[in-house]
Amino acid sequence: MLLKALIFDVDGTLADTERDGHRPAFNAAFDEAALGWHWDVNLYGKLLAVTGGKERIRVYAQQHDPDFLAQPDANEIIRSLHAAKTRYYLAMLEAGQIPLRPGVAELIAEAREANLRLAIATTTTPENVTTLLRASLAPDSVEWFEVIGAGDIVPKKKPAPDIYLWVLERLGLSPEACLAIEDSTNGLKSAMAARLPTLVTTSIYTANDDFTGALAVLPDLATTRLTDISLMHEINNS
Ligand code: XBP
Ligand code: MG
Repeated sequence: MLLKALIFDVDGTLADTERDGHRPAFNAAFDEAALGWHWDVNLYGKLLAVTGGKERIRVYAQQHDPDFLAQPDANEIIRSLHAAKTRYYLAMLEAGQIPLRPGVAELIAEAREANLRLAIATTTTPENVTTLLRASLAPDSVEWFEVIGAGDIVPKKKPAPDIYLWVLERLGLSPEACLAIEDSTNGLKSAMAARLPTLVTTSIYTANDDFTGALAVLPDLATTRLTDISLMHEINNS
């Protein structure tokens, strides 16, 4: 079946957002709330096993500060901590501090030229996606993506297939007509559970992840063109 759409993950795939984007934004929110929590580079790498910012905060508290969760309004506090984190993160994006990864803008331009359809499937908050696209790709680039599946729109985040299934349904395409681009084991599992052929570009935290089942594993998209990706897709389908 011919390749009709590319579905991109965001964090780690479009941009290396985690170590120097999401992580300092979480820490700024923790400082603002005077919690005395700090997620260093190493600890954050471990916490990435948990997808979703609110979910990550909860698991950290379970492991390091159980009294925090014993508060009757713990859920509300997590929501407001996460809102503060999103505010800090958006400010970093708007300041242009988080560039796209090598080759990403070029591949998107080639895909548009070839009339491929574009979509996004991510666990991150919707505003984080649209702000990254506007600030780091092009001011009008949100409209280039026909479907943007993000955050709490589905009940189960990656590695569950829900977000990819949600995107496929809105595209009205079978998974065989699409190709997902991911950077992590959780993302690959999610895409594969939705039966999507998946290309992996490894990111700062995911170089040693297990990518069994990926069409290919590349360090980045710097030298990968749409013709290479179409060929990978064709060989996989034959
Ligand atoms: C990355 C994530 C996200 C971000 C934080 O997923 O797990 O949770 O770390 O985003 P993906 P929020 O690679 O699938 O985009 O704080 O907005 O949840
Ligand atoms: Mg990712």
